[in-house]
Amino acid sequence: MSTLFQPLSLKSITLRNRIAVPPMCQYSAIDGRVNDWHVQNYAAMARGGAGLVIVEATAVAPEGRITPHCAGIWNDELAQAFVPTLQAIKQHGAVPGIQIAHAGRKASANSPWEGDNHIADEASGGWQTIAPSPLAFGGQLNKQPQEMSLADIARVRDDFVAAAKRAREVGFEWLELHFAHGYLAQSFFSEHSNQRTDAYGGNYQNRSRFLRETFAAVREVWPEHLPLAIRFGVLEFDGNDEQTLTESIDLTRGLKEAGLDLMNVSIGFSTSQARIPWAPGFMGPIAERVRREAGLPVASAWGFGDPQVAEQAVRDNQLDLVMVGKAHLANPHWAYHAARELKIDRASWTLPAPYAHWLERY
Ligand code: FNR
Ligand code: 531
Repeated sequence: MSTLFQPLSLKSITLRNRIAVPPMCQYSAIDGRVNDWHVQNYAAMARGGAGLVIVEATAVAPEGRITPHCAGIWNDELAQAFVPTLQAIKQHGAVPGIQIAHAGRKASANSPWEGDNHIADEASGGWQTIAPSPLAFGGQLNKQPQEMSLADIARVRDDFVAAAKRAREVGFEWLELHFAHGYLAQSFFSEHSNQRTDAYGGNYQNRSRFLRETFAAVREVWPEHLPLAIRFGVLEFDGNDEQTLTESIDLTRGLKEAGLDLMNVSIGFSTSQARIPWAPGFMGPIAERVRREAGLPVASAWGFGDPQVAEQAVRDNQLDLVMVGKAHLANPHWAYHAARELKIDRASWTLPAPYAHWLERY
């Protein structure tokens, strides 16, 4: 019996399998508003059989978008625009999730196919970015952010809270806070990007303060019976991984006590100098260590697109939930094909009858 196709229950939610579509920016929103592209994109992957579909990084404030084409949920009208998408996900039997985010010093950029670089100036559609410290990320993201005041920090925390309320009001059932990939929250935690000398910088407690305060504030408004997760870079592959991992696991334990239901173990991407050992399933052992030492369910991504690799990661108790990203862009019916490859019995297929009826015969 495959473990990838066993259900997963977390709080009042049950996923039909261990396959999740991780958030993947579509760079297709207009002034933050999602549209039919998003419905088609997410409906197809839900129809293909994934258990959980997490809508892309959605900005909690306009300046928190990575690009001008990113989704937003900074007002009720933008939140309502997600309804067709989340209804389509539910109609196909998957659970609708959303990731809320603030891009910090990585904001105000062109989309990947437009250069993946900072937009030159406001006349070209860019904006002033904000961050813990006035330190540019570097490389193509070379614009210096404005150092956040204590008022800015409180405002962005409140923006996350307001976004969480809107997500719940329109019907999302899984919430992930984007605390990874060098964006605002991760940039408070990393010494690469946070050189503050006040209560939000310096030692580990101070560098994790924004994450802990924001998580606690969101937990208060996100319904207790629905899963609340964070995606967090537990290491940087920058030569200092043991310290970063130790701090990250300690932070995870603290957040679990504060109500964290699942940790989506990722990479910090706080420095362009990272030496990432890309390989199929390479994050599995790292996620397993977090799962074991922090004692809570974990997910992870980065190279689990082969069904056998995904199956083994669950079977080896490395992951409770496997995030399969680019392979879902290549084939929205990835879960169906994984079921065929893993020889899952027909009863576990979830393709709609108009498709499945013929596929099981020929
Ligand atoms: C991503 N990724 C990503 N991660 C995240 O936390 N929020 C996001 O919105 C996005 N957006 C995004 C867009 C695109 C086009 C790609 C390719 C990736 C990272 C993604 O969720 C996943 O972690 C990686 O793609 C690695 O998984 P795979 O692709 O190896 O299965
Ligand atoms: C990170 C990424 C790095 C290397 C290969 C693929 C993806 N993602 C992060 C995404 C945006 C797109 C690039 C987010 O977390 C929003």
